[in-house]
Amino acid sequence: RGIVPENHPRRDSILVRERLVEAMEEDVVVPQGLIAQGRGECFDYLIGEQTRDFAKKAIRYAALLLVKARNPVISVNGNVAALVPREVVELSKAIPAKLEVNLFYRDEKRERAIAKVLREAGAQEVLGVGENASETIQELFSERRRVSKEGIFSADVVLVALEDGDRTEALTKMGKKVIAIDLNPLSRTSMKATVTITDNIIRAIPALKNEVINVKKMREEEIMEIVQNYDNKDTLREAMKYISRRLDQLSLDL
Ligand code: PTJ
Repeated sequence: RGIVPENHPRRDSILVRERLVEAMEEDVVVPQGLIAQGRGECFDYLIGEQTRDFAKKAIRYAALLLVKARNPVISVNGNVAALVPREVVELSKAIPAKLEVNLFYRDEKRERAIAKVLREAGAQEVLGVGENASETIQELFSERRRVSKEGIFSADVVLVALEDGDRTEALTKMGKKVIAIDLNPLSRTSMKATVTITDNIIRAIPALKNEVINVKKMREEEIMEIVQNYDNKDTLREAMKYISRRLDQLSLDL
């Protein structure tokens, strides 16, 4: 594919785009996934393309929920499979959690392509493909309603990324805890999730795996402190205020 100069200031970002375009050609990502990435990039600019304190706090609480869960499930869509296949499999093993393919633009060919990507990245079992998605989330009208019985349907904690607000809302209504990774703190997903990680999945998934390992070593008192002090509205407020302050500062620096 096109040569990206080694010293190009936006080289990393361009390479990520190339990865998504290639994944689209392999039926993993949908064209709409490229648009979603573009929106994400914009918000990543606003937070300075780093995992900020508000995201770190959310990641820690999310790690705790995942480790303490009875049946944690990581929901994988096209963009996740294209951007962080190995990292998401490593995270699932560290917890341990199940991996389930669940697509907005559902199509069995894509489901199989995504499951293949995950298996090649080291996954032993991938739920949600074809007949395995035998259960229905009644509250949902998109194709995301079809889920695996032993996966999302019976999960108590679900990790979602690059999501539409409807499913997050439906899952929380079913009594599940939803951890969302979404660069846009204003999205409906961000507002409706139990825990919102305002960060790029490329940074957030490896950071979450590290926190899972840390949380497992924590004493019960430390865990209780995190649980008692976490408030997702505060986290979202911090993200929004951070962006606003940063823009203020940048305007003064001109
Ligand atoms: O693979 P499918 O069929 O399930 O389709 C996946 C897409 C992403 C096309 C579908 O879920 C969709 O249309 O999503 P939205 O409604 O565009 O929402 C995507 C959200 O993810 C937006 O709020 C973006 O800001 C955010 N986002 C985009 N790229 C990243 C991101 N968040 C974290 N990391 C990213 N790299």
